[in-house]
Amino acid sequence: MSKNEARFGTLAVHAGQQPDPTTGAVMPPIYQTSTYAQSAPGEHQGHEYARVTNPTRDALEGNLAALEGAREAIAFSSGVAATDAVLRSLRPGDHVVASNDLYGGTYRLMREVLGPFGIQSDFIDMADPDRVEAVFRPETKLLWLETPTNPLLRVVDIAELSRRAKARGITVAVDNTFATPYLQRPLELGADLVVHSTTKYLGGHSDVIGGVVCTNNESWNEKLRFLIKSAGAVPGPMDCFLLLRGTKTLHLRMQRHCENAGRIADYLEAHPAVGRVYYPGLASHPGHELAARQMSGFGGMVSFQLSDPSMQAALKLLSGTRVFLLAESLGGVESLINHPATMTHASIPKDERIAAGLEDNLIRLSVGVEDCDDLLEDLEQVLASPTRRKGYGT
Ligand code: P1T
Repeated sequence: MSKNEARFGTLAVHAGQQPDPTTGAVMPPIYQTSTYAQSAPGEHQGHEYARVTNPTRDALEGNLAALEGAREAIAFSSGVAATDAVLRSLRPGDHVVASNDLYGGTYRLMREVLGPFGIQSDFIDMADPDRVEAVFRPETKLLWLETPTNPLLRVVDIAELSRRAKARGITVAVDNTFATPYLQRPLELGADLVVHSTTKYLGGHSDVIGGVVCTNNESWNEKLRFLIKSAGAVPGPMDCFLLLRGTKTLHLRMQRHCENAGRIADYLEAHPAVGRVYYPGLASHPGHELAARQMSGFGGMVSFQLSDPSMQAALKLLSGTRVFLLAESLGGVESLINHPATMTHASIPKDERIAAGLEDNLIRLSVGVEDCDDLLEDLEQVLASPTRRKGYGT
């Protein structure tokens, strides 16, 4: 059996990596070099200049491609750099259809950075595939899906929307950051491109920023490799090394993230101070059945609103937790709490944000891998009487 036919956990640990041929080092070395010696112009051992290739990056790309079941993975210096590379394939007049619930930075990139270059984008609710299809125009070149969405955890039907988009020659890209390839494999469902912020679950330890695009399509592979060489959003070798260390435990961490998040969602749903809970694993979630079909677990992200509709009540709670750290980002081993309206999604104009259902009192949890009873006790103390942050252990 070749390593690429192995199961997920084995691929996570081994894919893309060989013991170093010169020393036997089990981990790929951090090739901290910007350039490579040539014996004559153009004669080299496979690498010329580190903006183009680096062996540590090659190992990471081999690993990520195997996890997504892709032929190719192109690693970038951040998730937004990976998104930007996909969007740069568009030309003035082209049109993108994206979800109206998505990472605020993706919205900002599409609207504020690419909009002035003539790229048009529509942000819509993706729950009904007929509604999505109604927005397609002859100029539509890209369908951008995020599922589950950030931060409302809506579930989008990748297979159905890919089928409809591809019938019109529209490229389908799925931001798989929230689900990870352990829980969801968009290429197998018909998507052309899978994008990740590897900063999140793939890295898993809140110590690196990175991104990746995975594809089976050779012309996209060539296009993206040309772009990264020409525009330069490459990850450094140390970052690639840290990401490779992270992916080795992805399957283990995701199991615990899912287990903890499921318990927390159940707890919040039963709590009298909580108004609404968003978690695809809850039977009450409108996308629950689709999530159960499309994913092999429901993930580690939970959002909720208090019964008290005021933003003040939410802000008070956000600064009262002791184990959950108030911070942007997600997907690390530590639990985080976030206020999308003023933090991760502040770049979306308020009227559009509210129309999309992202209200001022929404709270987002990135549930970590700590002992769940400690997380539940933390929520219990803060829901009982939101207080000022004291720090864990005080
Ligand atoms: O931060 P960066 O690695 O550039 O990734 C951007 C990005 C892309 N896609 C999704 C779904 C994301 O959630 C993000 C980044 N998100 C946060 C920082 C956040 O707290 O939601």
